[in-house]
Order: sequence, then C-alpha cells, then structure tokens
Amino acid sequence: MKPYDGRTALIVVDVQNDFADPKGSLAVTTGDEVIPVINKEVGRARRAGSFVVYTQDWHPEHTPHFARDGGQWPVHCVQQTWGAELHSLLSLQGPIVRKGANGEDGYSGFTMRDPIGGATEPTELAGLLQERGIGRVVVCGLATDYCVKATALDAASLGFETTVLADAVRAVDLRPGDGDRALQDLTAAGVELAWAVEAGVPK
Ligand code: VGL
Ligand code: ZN
Repeated sequence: MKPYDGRTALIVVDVQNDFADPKGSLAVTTGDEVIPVINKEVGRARRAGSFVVYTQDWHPEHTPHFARDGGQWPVHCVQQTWGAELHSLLSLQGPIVRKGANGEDGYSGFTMRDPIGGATEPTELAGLLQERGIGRVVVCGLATDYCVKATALDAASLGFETTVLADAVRAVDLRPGDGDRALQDLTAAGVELAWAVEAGVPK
C-alpha cells in the first residue's frame, strides 16, 4: 500500500459495541481484535495528514432491517443506546457519518437504501471526502461481508482508489467463508488488499 498523505482518507466502519464488544447483540467473532490495529492505523494516517472518518450504523427501534420487523438481523445499533456507541477504546480523530437513521438499510457508508422501495440516498460521506480533495480511501472495521464490503465497493464505483486493510476487518460469516468471499469480490472490483501489520515490520 502507498503511504498515507493529504489526498487519502481512512474510513473506519461501524466499530460499535453491538459488533465489536463480545456482549454486543450482533457481536462479530474476534471483532474487538481490530481495535488496537485500527488505533495504530489512525495514528499513522493522522501523522501523515490524512483525514480519518468513522461510520455508525444508527437504527430506529423499528426498521425492516430487523428480523422482528420482517428483515434479517437481530436488533442492533439502536440510536442512543450502548450498542450503537463507538467502542470506548477506539481512537476517535474525525467526524462520524451515521447511516440508517430513518429505517433504511445502511450497509454502505456512502448510501442508504429504502428496504421497501429500494431507492438509494447518499449520506454526507462522499461530500466530506470531495471537499477535502480526497482521491484515495483506506477502509477498515466491521463487518467484512456487509458494511466494509458495501462501503469499499461504493468507494471504488465513485472513483476513489480503494484499499481494504485485510487484518483490520472481521466478518459476520453467517455462512462459513462469507468474509473470504467478500475479500475476493472486492479484489475482483479493483479494490486493493493490504495489511496494517506487515509481517516482521513494526509500525
Ligand atoms: C452491519 C449487519 C447489519 C455491518 C450492519 O456493520 O456490517 N451488518 N447491519
Ligand atoms: Zn444494521
């Protein structure tokens, strides 16, 4: 991966208690392991003058995204609850972009999709990047097979040079192998895979 610089942004996806804490309602196996890796990466990015931005799944109490309302998922990341908070150990050094606040499926940090009508609507993320002259994004966080994948695919289609940090993401893996398949799909879409911790090279 090329070094961080002023035209690069680090996007930290959904490192929230419900995904990252073992007590969370949609806890991702070993999700908490990404936190120290991401914190180091946030430090490297900031020192190089890169913008760092965070996404936050931000659901109302009822949304067709939840199984109890006809969707797929256990209740998670409900606005103003512990589960929706970014993990307390995450180094926060930039703005937060919320998605799903009006009941949409917000897998991608860039777009929200009405789960009934299917219409998509942009979040403010692309604007935040464009107004800073960003041409390249590095994506990490949770979960590989849903929000990381959707965010990185949207970034690539929007024309950003896109890298995913393969050791700073973890998958839900509803079906075994979903996370690995997501990384393959990303590669096929032109997204670069890189590693935050290079074997034997301290950062
Ligand atoms: C996510 C499932 C449901 C994610 C969000 O952040 O990857 N996954 N909502
Ligand atoms: Zn969600």
